[in-house]
Parts: sequence; structure tokens; C-alpha cells
Amino acid sequence: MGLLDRLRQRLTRTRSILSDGISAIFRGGRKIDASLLDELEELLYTSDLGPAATPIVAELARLHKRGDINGEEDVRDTLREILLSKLDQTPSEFDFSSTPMVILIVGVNGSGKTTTIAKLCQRFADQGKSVIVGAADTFRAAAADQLEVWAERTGADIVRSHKDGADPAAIAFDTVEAAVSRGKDVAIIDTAGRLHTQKNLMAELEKIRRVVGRRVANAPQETWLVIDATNGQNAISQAREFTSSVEVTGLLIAKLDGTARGGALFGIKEALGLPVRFVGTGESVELLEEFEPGAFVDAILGRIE
Ligand SMILES: Nc1nc2c(ncn2[C@@H]2O[C@H](COP(=O)(O)OP(=O)(O)O)[C@@H](O)[C@H]2O)c(=O)[nH]1
Ligand SMILES: [Mg+2]
Repeated sequence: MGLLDRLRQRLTRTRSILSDGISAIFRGGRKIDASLLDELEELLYTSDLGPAATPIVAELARLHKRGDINGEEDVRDTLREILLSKLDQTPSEFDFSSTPMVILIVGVNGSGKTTTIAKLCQRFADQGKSVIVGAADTFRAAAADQLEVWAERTGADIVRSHKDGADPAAIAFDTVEAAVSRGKDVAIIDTAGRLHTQKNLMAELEKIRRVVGRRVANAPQETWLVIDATNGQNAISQAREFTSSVEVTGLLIAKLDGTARGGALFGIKEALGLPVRFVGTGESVELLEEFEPGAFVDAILGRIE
């Protein structure tokens, strides 16, 4: 099964709002008019496109007035183009030339950090990369236990402390140190959930970044913010604030399967201007997809056969 089919299968809730919604609006061969466009705007809001919905519908109205678009197919095609243009990104390939590639994972509590790390471990292992994870979420030993289970299942090494409250920066440093001495390709560092308002915890992330940079030049090469897609529009302001406190290089959008609010991804991209690296489409370890804008838009907008 290809990427598009996998996404279509997992993103049913957003698609049933958007794609089925468009079919419903046009049912009975309705023609485009002001009330139809109002309904379309409401539909886009419901799928959590948020403030982006209004200019999109204004553009559709303009094209209709000029006679450029007429029926449902035209609306779908134009929507596809507009939505795609909002996702434009050309993220660089991961650079494995200077190993270890160090990836720091950050985000609020419960957003899906540890689960997504497990998925990344699996993905890198499948690509023949050797992986080590660092449990720098040291608030609760249970957090390290959770990571350890995933590390074992995916064949990754782990660096952790067995007591609560160890220094996260020390764990992160030891992880990178072990990655170098064991010749690992990738080191992924898990961190405790935090809010941008917790100044000391945000400073701790900067400390982690500094400390690992002392062991490996340019590390962490990537700092990825995990965003919970079920928060919809609320995720946008949260992410914006987070990225103003710590340098983030990419986004991981978790839980796209569990939500009808997948349209928020457009606003998130627009607000942050950061590449979306991967999207999580379920709880199990294989349910992570590389983010491909065309497949994403087709999966939520495409007609259901
Ligand atoms: N449906 C779904 N659930 C997810 C996904 N990613 C994470 N979760 C769930 O979200 C919850 C919190 O995940 P966790 O990784 O512990 O979050 P953390 O606190 O950021 O480390 C868990 O119940 C996960 O199973 C996803 O892509 N889809
Ligand atoms: Mg966690």
C-alpha cells in the first residue's frame, strides 16, 4: 500500500468533514452561489482551517465570478491547489555525514513525544541506521521505563538514569557521548513535557542544546517540536510560543488519525514556517509517515470512491 492509501485509511475523520462535506454541499447538482460558498466556508472552519478559510473562499468566489470555476470538480481542484501552496516546503535531507545525527525532541506534556521517538527508532532501524535514545525526561522514572520498552522493541540502545530528578542535560550529554563511542548513526533525546511559560524548563532545553554541542559540533542538528493535532487551532498559538523560546528546526504532527481537525496543519505551517518532517497516524510503532504535502492534501480532500 502506498503512502496516499495509508494516509487515506488513517485520516478518515478530517477527510469525512472535508471531502464528504464537499460532496454533500454539491448534492443534487447544486450550482455555485453565495449560499453554497457560505456553506463551504463553514466546512473549512469545521475542519479547523481557521482564519485561512475566509480568504480561500473569497478566492473561490472570485474565480467563479470570472467564470473560471463552475462545479464540484473545479472547486476541489482549486482547493487542492490553494491548500498545496500553503504547505510548500523543501526540507533538506537528514545529514548523516557527520554522525551521530543528534535529534532533540521537545513539546508539551502528552503531545506524543515518546511515542513518536519509538516510531523514529523503528524507521531509522528499518533504514539500517543504528540508534541510541536518551531519556532526558527525568521527572519520573516511569518516563524512562516507557522509553526503554520502546528501545528494546526497536533494537535501540538507551541511556537513562534510574532515579528521579537526574540532570536532563547530563543524560543528554552522556547519550551523545555513548553515541560517539559506540559509533551510532542517530541519537534521539527525549525530554519532559513543558509549557513555554515555564522559563526554567525552557532554559533547560537551551542548556541541553549547548551541552550536546560541546560533544559533537553542530549538535543537535535537529530539534523537533511534537504537536498534538487534536488541539486544532489551539496548537498554533502554543507552538508559536514554544518556538519563540527555543530554537526548533522542524515539526512532528502527532495524532492526525484521531481528529477531524487536521486542517489545523495548514495554519501551523503558515504560522511557524517550519518544515513538517513526519506525521503520526496512530498509536502503534509503524504509524508514522514522512510528510508529503501532495499526499496529505489528496488524503483529506480526495473524492471517496
Ligand atoms: N491516536 C494516536 N495516538 C498517539 C499518537 N502519538 C501518540 N499517541 C498517544 O498519545 C499519548 C501520549 O503519548 P506520549 O508519547 O506518552 O506523549 P509525551 O508525554 O509527549 O511523551 C499516548 O497515549 C500515545 O499512545 C498518534 O499518532 N495517534
Ligand atoms: Mg514522554
